[in-house]
Amino acid sequence: AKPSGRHFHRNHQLGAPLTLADLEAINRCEKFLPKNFNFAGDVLDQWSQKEKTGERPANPALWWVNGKGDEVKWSFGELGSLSRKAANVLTKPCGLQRGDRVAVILPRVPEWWLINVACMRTGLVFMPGTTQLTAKDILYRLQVSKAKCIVVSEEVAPAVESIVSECPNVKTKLLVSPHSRNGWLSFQELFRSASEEHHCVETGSQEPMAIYFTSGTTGSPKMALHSQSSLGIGYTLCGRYWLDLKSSDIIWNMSDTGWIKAAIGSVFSSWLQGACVFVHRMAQFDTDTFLDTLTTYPITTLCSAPTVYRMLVQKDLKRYKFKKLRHCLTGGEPLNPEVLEQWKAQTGLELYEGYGQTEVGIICANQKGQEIKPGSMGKGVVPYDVQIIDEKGNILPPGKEGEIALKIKTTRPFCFFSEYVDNPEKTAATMRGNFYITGDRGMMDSDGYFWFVGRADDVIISSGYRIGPFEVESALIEHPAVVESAVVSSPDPLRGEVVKAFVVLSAPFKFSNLEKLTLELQDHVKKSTAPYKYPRKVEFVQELPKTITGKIKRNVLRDQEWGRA
Ligand code: BCO
Repeated sequence: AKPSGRHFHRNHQLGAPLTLADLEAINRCEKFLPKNFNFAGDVLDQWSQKEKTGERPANPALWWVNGKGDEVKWSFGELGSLSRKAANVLTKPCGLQRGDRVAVILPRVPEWWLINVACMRTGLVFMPGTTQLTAKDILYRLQVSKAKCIVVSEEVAPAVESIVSECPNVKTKLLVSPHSRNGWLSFQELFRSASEEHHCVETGSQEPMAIYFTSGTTGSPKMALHSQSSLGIGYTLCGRYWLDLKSSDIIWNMSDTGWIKAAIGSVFSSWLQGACVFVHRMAQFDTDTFLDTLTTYPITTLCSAPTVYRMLVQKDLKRYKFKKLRHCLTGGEPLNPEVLEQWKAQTGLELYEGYGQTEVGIICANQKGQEIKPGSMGKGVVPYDVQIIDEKGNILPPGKEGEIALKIKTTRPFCFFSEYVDNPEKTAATMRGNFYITGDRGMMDSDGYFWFVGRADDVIISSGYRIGPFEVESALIEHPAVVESAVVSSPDPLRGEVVKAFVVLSAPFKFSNLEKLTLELQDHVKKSTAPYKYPRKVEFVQELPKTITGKIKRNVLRDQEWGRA
């Protein structure tokens, strides 16, 4: 039997450092997963050594700019010493211990990378979140995760202060800001006096490393747990074959720090290959800044959501001369073949789409060297066995539509998430027969290429965000104008699909100015939950379609939106 990485443990051979070739072989399941693995010690510190011996080009490991003239460039050596200092901040004044959970809600600032690596060095469980989270979202995350520490920037601090008294497990509030704030420990201040001496813990390969919150059809977001190896080794081949990275490359992955795409593109895949991670602070996305950045900096590799490419192809791209760009990637939502063609016609570059999820990472991709079929998301990636299955868990033949699934029995791939924390029912609900079901529908053609069809459930995929309708409906119902609502996806030329709310109004609001009320409801949702979830379309209706038992039939409204019979 092939090593699964899960059941066969072995220590590094005689303590010899793991090589990139070892990690690739483990990722292919040709070698056993080591008993212990730590990304900081086993990967980053190795690159730091290679820098010293000249085996890696003199390229920064992290190159950060903010568009206002500020710039940070760290080699792997500097990343090593600075993250050791950050590790000492977390364990000493913050008093955190291996296994403790740390919520980190930071914009794209260099400290996000430092704290991420510091968590690896100390065995703390990193829980990233987008700065769009509201006080209510943060409260929920802190309560269910029982996080011991929260790390935020200045703009998020007031939201935390408004709810933290309801979070008894939070012992430390750490602020990343040049200014101090009452009730908060200052990361910058503690960092200045922290020692560079730190001994990286020997984490087990299957030990928890990170928790990502992910939205479903019902209920609040679930906590998807990833291990040291699922993130730390599981992206070795992705970095080499999808991102096509070498240590001389500079990758700009646009994703917000809160999403697993940031972990994939701006931490693990890139640093596994020794490449430079480029970051632009860009608080608000702007196409001009984006294009200027590509013409100014020697970025070789770009990864961004299809919505960004849809926005970019509306510009006259031939006017721009990108400095070094040679490889472009996209993922998070389906890419239209027209956008791929337009991007290629205007820039001469292909767009390599990848498909994946928070739970499982990248599972299909158009990899470098592979023929691209426009509209397809490529082939299943090693070590995943991707199949299309029916409702009984049977594999469907090419050309048949079904659910996109991953074979997990008898051998569960190690790069797979461990579980939904404290939620065995939800974890079990993702299994069908020998498979993990993604919740997405698709088909595979006779050449093994996968084609995305849509969600099997009510989750909305808009601008690369996965949005649970229940969360938006829960926000809407808090407004006195709303008796009930149904939230579904609606087609949109720019964002692929957007959130649409069908709203039944309460009697006092029936004769309101509906345009004004729409804006009010949108604003209300933006304040109640992360703004990216707000309904960009609102329709007021007398009643909602329901089943005989009174359950709202979202599928009827969704089909109506998409013009389906
Ligand atoms: O469009 P609007 O202006 O009406 O609304 C925007 C913001 O203005 C608004 N907003 C943000 N902060 C706010 C606020 N409103 C009030 N108060 C605040 N504090 O909310 C809306 C947010 O929408 P957005 O984020 O889509 O903004 P924008 O500027 O249109 O950005 C476009 C994109 C494409 C850059 C953005 O949508 C994006 O980054 N999308 C990609 C998401 C992504 O990375 N997904 C990957 C997830 S991981 C994954 O899929 C697994 C794959 C393996």
